[in-house]
Amino acid sequence: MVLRVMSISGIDIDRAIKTFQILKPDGTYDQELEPKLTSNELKHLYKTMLTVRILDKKMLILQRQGRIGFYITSEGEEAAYVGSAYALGPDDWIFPAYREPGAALIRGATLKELIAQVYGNAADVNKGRQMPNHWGFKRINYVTPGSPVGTQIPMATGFAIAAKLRNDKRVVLTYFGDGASSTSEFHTGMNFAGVFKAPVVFLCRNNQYAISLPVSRQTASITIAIKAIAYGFQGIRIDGNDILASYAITKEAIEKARKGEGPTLIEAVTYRLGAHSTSDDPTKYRTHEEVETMRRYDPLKRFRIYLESKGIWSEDDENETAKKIEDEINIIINEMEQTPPPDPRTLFEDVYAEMPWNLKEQMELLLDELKEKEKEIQEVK
Ligand SMILES: Cc1ncc(C[n+]2csc(CCOP(=O)(O)OP(=O)(O)O)c2C)c(N)n1
Repeated sequence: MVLRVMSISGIDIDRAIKTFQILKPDGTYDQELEPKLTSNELKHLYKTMLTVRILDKKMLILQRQGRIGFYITSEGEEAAYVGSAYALGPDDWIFPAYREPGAALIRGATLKELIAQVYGNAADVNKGRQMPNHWGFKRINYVTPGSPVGTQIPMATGFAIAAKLRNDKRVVLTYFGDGASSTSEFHTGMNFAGVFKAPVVFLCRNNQYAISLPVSRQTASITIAIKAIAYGFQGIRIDGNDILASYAITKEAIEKARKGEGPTLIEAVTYRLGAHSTSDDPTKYRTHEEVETMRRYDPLKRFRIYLESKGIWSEDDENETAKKIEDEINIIINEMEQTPPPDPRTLFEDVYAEMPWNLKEQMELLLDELKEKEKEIQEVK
């Protein structure tokens, strides 16, 4: 007789293997599992997904026209990060990667802030110091990501342990890709989170590729979610293109963490429909047929059918909203292209509370040099 172990110390192994879904690709859904969200909330979520979809298209064109240097799209992954971010409370924190613009929008970042960051100009809250898509906003507890893959994971755990030690009820949500699950940071963060029962939710966007490397080369494990079990906590595999599942499961994990019951690893199974970044050519490592097949699972399409079936969205709403978003983005782009680069003084600021004499001297030297250069340019003109 084969005895199948279904749970160990309250951890349900099935949840780490089977893929949880509420909203099917054809837009039909499981009424019993449907989260209780109002029509306005549902529309807000859809509009946020649509905003990112349009923003991505626009930014890609700008990069191809040489008007911005670089961009990272997230087409196909909107449900995974919009739904999960919406499950957070106002004081909770996000330690993101670079492919979750909609999570920043859900927290309260504005389109203008996101676009300014891509331009790295004087309006950029990060003062042009980061790569595009590496936005961070203190106001909304959204930490600026670092480019080295996976580094946000132990930071999120450390922050969560600190919150617990302070008896502070905030929860941390950290995002990363399947590639990051191969980094030592992933294992360090997961291990400490398990030992200290840290109030942290790990959300892995399994978009099938780490640039050109397929997930089958990242791990021989049957799922990524199951890795949580070795660290002593629940892993849950969900359909990452299903916004209702993303919201409901993250909410459950956040509530559990807030009650002091420790971390959860959520593996959101999705697909990166676009390139890794504007510097990447995906035709070198995957087929056109594969991408076209995955388009059938588009998270926006299914969510739109769901909203239409509830009578709260229509073709007219879609067209009007898309036009409004496009117009807003165009106005912001125009403004950003007339905004100067950050003030050169910002190169010296934010290092010390009070600038020491040697930095002040260096800053004055640079400002004098720039003035000289400006004079030379004017003379040539
Ligand atoms: C430590 C480290 N190694 C390599 C890179 C180069 N790099 C940038 S993004 C990336 C792939 C990351 O894939 P994944 O974690 O799955 O996230 P995705 O980009 O698919 O969202 C790599 C290898 C890096 N930035 N940092």
